[in-house]
Amino acid sequence: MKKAHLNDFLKKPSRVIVAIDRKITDEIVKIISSVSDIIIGVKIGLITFLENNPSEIKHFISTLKEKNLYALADLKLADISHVMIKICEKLHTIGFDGIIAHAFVGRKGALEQLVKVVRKYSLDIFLVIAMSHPGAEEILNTNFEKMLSLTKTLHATGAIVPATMPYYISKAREYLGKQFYLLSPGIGAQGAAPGSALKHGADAEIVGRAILNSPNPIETTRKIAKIHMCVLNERKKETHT
Ligand code: 3DU
Repeated sequence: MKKAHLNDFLKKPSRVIVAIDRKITDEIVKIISSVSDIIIGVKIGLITFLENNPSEIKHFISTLKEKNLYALADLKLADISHVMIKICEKLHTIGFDGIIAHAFVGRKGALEQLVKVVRKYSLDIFLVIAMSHPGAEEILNTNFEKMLSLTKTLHATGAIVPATMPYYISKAREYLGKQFYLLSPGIGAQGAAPGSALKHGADAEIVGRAILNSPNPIETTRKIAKIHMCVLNERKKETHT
């Protein structure tokens, strides 16, 4: 399957990545297909890997490709390089375009080797450099600066930064510039407003329950997409003034 890259999708009218943390059912396929013109793609988490077998996920990804959608694997890899590389190879075979790994595992014996394999397969890699839940401030986020710097020196595709703590988004954008992509979870169910991460400089917003648990997921996605269009227009105006 041909690999896509996140930057191929940034011309879309909105910047939603739908987080799927559940079994992929016909209903999910229907929802995603119906909003394919306004979303970037989907992020698939561990729950889905436990609920669907790899061939079902592979089939879902081929459906995504037909609809020109991006497929991101969120297994938040955090292990020695040997193990992460094996998982990465499987994810590549299943057809994912990008993967997510934790930055905290560090460079030597972990991310340095993983990044080489990611390049070989032309995958995107996003590093988690701060998380969105309150407890993230206890340990993980106190190392934000180091993980931010690692994102740059490893030439990762970008980073995952929390919409619930937007100062991390702004700081990451300031430090990384426009060459790195910032994806932001925490919208909706975790409290951040749709569009708020984009306003702080994120490239895309990851939205799960606010869409898939809503009474009308298609309508909810459209509403979020509209907000994104407004924020993106504002951003455009600001750069032209
Ligand atoms: O809260 P939601 O249902 O919109 O889902 C958010 C998704 O983003 C979910 O898949 C979760 O694993 C991921 N994520 C965070 O929520 C927070 C992080 O710091 C990193 C990833």
